Amino acid sequence: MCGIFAYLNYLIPKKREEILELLVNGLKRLEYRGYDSAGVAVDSAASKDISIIKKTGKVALLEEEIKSRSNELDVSGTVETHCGIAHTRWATHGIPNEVNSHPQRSDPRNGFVVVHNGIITNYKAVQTFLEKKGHVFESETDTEIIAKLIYHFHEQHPNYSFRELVENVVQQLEGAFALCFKSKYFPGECVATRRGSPLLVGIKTATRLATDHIPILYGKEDPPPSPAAEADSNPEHRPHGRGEFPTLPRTGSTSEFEPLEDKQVEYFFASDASAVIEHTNRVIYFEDDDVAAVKNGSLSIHRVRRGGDDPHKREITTLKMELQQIMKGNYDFFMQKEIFEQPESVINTMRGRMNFENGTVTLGGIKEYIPEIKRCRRLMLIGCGTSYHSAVATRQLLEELTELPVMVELASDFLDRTTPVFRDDVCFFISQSGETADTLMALRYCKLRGALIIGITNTVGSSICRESHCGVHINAGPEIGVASTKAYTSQFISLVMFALVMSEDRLSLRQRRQEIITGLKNLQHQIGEVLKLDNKVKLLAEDLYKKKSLLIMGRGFNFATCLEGALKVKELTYMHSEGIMAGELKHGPLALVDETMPVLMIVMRDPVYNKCMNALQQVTARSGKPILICEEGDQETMSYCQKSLEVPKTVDCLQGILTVIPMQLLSFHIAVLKGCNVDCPRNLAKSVTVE
Ligand code: G6Q
Ligand code: GLU
Repeated sequence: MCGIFAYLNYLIPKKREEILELLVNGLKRLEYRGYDSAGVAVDSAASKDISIIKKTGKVALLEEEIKSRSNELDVSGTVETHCGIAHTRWATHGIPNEVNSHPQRSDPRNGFVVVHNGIITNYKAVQTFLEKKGHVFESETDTEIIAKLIYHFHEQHPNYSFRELVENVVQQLEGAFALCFKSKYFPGECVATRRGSPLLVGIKTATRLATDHIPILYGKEDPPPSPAAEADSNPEHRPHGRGEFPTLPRTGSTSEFEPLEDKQVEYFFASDASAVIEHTNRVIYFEDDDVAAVKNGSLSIHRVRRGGDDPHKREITTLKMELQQIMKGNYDFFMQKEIFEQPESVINTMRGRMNFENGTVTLGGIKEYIPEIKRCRRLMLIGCGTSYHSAVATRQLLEELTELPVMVELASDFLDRTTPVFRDDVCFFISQSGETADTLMALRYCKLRGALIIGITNTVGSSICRESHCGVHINAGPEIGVASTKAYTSQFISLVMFALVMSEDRLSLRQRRQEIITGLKNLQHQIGEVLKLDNKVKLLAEDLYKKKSLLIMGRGFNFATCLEGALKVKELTYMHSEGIMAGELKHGPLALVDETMPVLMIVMRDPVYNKCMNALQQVTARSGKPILICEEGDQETMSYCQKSLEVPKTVDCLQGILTVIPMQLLSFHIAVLKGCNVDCPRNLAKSVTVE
């Protein structure tokens, strides 16, 4: 996830200084979305070229860099019509450094520059194709292929409009993206598009807009078949056998949006409204595959294909939000936003990896190591806090699908024990930040002993990423709330995908694998269903927030939810909470239970259902009044309790993803009711870089 911002002024004289300030401020508003490096591209003062300024680190550093180059940039000069694009990056491909920062460029003369939010999953194939055509790549990003591909099309079809070139480029892209382009060949123009990543445009005019919508202009016929994926290995099999990408028929569109009589206008393209609201409240949210082009001050929106239920226009909506509010989307807290982002973040974790049609799973980052992993003596999963819980959650499935011994370890304890580690061990280091000191120390310890090191992180370029032999990036997007939520569900899914990869050729597991793959496919929708419990969970929180303690019980695939739920309650609400393995109840914890002790039990219809029901009865026999988390419609189980939360049923090994969400919501609501600092709980920090 990252922030895109572009600003175009048409027939409105602006000092370069103002334009740069505007771009940098836009980035500052978006910085919460990603903040490892930033950059801008503007017209050069001295020539017709484009100047790119990039800097590793926060936007403030970019701002300083721009100031230090104010002479060269001729900041006091004025331009009447100009397009500037800007980006704050959250690296997915290539470490955060200047070369990898955006804007990415087509060639050393900066013919085309682009900013990108998202991931291009087929970038390797396109890169191979372009390299064969003589393009030389300078960065490690997936984004650079976009800048080079548009240049390639421009060289081949010099008469194509900017918008037509972009349309042809996106035909070849797979994955998720929002893009803004600028080109020295098309001064004063901007083209933007999206698929899977958000993008909007704010429109500012001196007088009221003459319209409340923009009609969509469609292409002439269906596009030729994609994709560039064929370009990679087999030269015979390059795009359409002619060694070239197919291009779309030209549309040469007619009617374009004329916003104003006097035509003076400003456009603000952005990843979200927080960067736009201070300039205008009139915005258009783009839909996937819209290509928006500004030329001669007019905005037009194009689609290559005519969609059946497409409204054939895009409404200009009026933002009703306050600036502060939008920084967290529509949410009051980052944690809340991150909980509600999970339908999207789980998809991002699976994107380009799960092929639901043919039931295959590809983890590009560890692909080459799979034969070695299959020969190993055991798997060790190592992490702290929530990351450790994701290991607990997936251990059973890993054992089942790999038939290897699986050890799950807290990094600090693992080191305290100077645990024996061998060359034929495979050690996973799970960490949202990729910087947790305990986990990093454990990684170095295992590496010294010759084990294969696999990083499972959410932060490209982090220490754990860099020091691992290979890894899986969970792609959950920046997690800002200290309490981890969406990273947990994405770590969970990453480990499940690993188990699927390890069992790909096992005939006896075919059916089991298929049910898991189907389960993963349905997750997005089911998480959406669980999130609808929010109000009900809030009511429960009202009953619980004055209590001193909360016991959370479960077993099997849902034990990890108990641990994770209790951790959330502790860190956010400062209330005592304990995750209890239901099988251990009679060995001690049952003594805690009486009519006043709040108890929450997770009882799903899985292989340990009967055992969970025993525990439930042990609790009710001691006058306990457990709150239940159970399967949707399970009246029989619900009849034992006064209060319950029903979650949709999925395959047993994925159920923990759906049962943990009510716990995230519960801890959140209790924290709000108690007046605790939700995003920054006392005594804690997001990235624990000390042992
Ligand atoms: C929990 C916390 C915390 C976190 C650990 C490990 O809500 O965020 O428990 O999971 O501190 O952090 P990393 O995952 O970044 O290594
Ligand atoms: N995949 C791109 C990169 O790594 C864009 C990442 C982003 O969304 O910031 O550069």
